[in-house]
Amino acid sequence: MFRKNGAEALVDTLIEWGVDHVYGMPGDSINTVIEAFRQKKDKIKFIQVRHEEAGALAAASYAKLTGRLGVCLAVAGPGAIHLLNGLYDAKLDHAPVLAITGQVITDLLGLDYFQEVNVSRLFDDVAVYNQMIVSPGQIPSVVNQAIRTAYARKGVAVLTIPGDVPDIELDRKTRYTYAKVDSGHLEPRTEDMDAACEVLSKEGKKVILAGKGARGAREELLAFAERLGAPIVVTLPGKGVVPDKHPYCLGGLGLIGTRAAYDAMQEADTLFMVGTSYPFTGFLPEKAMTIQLDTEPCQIGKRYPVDIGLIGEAKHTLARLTERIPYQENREFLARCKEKMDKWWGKMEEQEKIESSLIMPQYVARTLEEVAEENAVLSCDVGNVTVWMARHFRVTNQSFITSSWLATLGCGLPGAIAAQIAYPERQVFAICGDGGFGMTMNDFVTAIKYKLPIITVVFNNHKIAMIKFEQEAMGNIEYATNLVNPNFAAYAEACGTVGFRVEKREELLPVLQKAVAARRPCIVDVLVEADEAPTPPKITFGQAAGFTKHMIKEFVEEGRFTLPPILRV
Ligand SMILES: Cc1ncc(C[n+]2csc(CCOP(=O)(O)OP(=O)(O)O)c2C)c(N)n1
Ligand SMILES: [Mg+2]
Repeated sequence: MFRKNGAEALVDTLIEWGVDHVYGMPGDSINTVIEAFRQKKDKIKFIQVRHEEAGALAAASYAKLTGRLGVCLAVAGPGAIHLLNGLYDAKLDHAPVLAITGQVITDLLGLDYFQEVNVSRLFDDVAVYNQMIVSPGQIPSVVNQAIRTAYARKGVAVLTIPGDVPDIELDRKTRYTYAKVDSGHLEPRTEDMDAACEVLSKEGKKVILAGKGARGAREELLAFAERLGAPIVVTLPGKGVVPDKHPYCLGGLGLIGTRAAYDAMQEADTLFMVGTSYPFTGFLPEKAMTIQLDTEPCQIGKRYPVDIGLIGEAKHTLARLTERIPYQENREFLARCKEKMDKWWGKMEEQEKIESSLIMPQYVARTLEEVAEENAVLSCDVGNVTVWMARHFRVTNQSFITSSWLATLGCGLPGAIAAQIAYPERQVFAICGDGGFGMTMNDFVTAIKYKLPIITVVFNNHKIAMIKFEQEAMGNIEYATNLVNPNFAAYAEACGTVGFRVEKREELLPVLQKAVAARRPCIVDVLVEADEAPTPPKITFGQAAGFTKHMIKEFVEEGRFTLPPILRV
């Protein structure tokens, strides 16, 4: 009778959970596992990445986008270590991911053998579940438990498998367990709902702060806001929960946010937070009656004093609240917020129109709007580029993902790879700074290899520009921020596909149109202005003082005097 070995049991269990692809790089300690994937390649695809970090970032992005488990695989030692950054991205953004790594064979464990790294200890902090598999008999049940835990605790499960275990056959007594995770239907307690309704029924200046936990509840959120007469501010991970140009939407908050959102928070007497544990609490009201709705009890009141906590799902809970609260007649606050937002959009449009010798980054984000389809996926890297996209790309129905809480450079391209695998029919953009793209650009060939028609747009300012502004805001002189780049369009061509280099404003739209029509992986390398500052919605005294100090230092030490754009507004 045919009996499975450990590797086959592992792959079968993944298939049972509906996993249809994994990201990884083959090698010695996992070769038997790779052979099991080869045998089942019709059911589960092995996406061979060029760097395990890109694989882990892709797995994390897949989970963020779809809510389904992302899976990555690496050899013992160096491969496992490479996964770490992507796994932290998953941890910090609460995305369910399973990482499988090899290990030296069981007889050699603990002997400092070739490539032996204490993988369990390495992943101790990142993982919600972290097990070494020492017998193939553990495989079905432990893999089930790992996946169930990753889903239930929205985090990273790690399985470490010594190189000999995948080869060993399972005996007949192997335990087979439940390959599913059940989630209950979360509803807030009646007394908390009553208390929330009482507060929300009073007249006042109410503001809603919506995070990514409000995804999938657009209709309910808008109906709730309408009833309350309350504007909606969105966090960065929540970008897209409502359309950016919706009359109730005040855009983002914080340094990358809008003035209208900033002012609304200053004035609010009631704050309703949904699906967010917003970290920059200095931008929240100093004193407001606060209600927080979240599925996780441990998020309630974590960073900010909350008066009423509601443990429940956004969609259902918002609908129930809307039914119970009266329509707020006084719309004066909402109207004022909207007026400010209209002003803000006017200012953004002005910035998008500025002509300069190099292309303005704001204009690139704006022009992307014109070619992005309604259901496109925008995988955005980290840096000033995030600010340009957050402010100048008006999302309608597109999906927006980034490394929100880890904010790791290099997330843009892997996120786009995952998006195109998840949604082969949708248009997918990787939107990166030159610094971010440089960190994972070796995996551009992965998009070519798997025929993923990703449009990569590089905001190329030959600089890690966000850091330049951080240095200057601290009163320092810019240092170690310039980048020497290849011509990214030529790089795309050297990889065997199409690339476009854009140096003039008028070329941008036609090139982007060509790029999206190409339906093959491509890079649009756009030379953008490096000195363009992502001006905060409100400049604080500290920031102004920092820039003044920077100007004096620069003048005294380097004989230059330049007025930073941040002070020009
Ligand atoms: C892995 C990692 N290293 C360093 C940083 C710090 N960091 C944040 S933004 C940034 C600059 C990004 O530069 P680029 O991608 O060129 O975007 P730009 O700001 O120029 O638009 C750096 C170095 C980080 N977030 N992640
Ligand atoms: Mg840059």
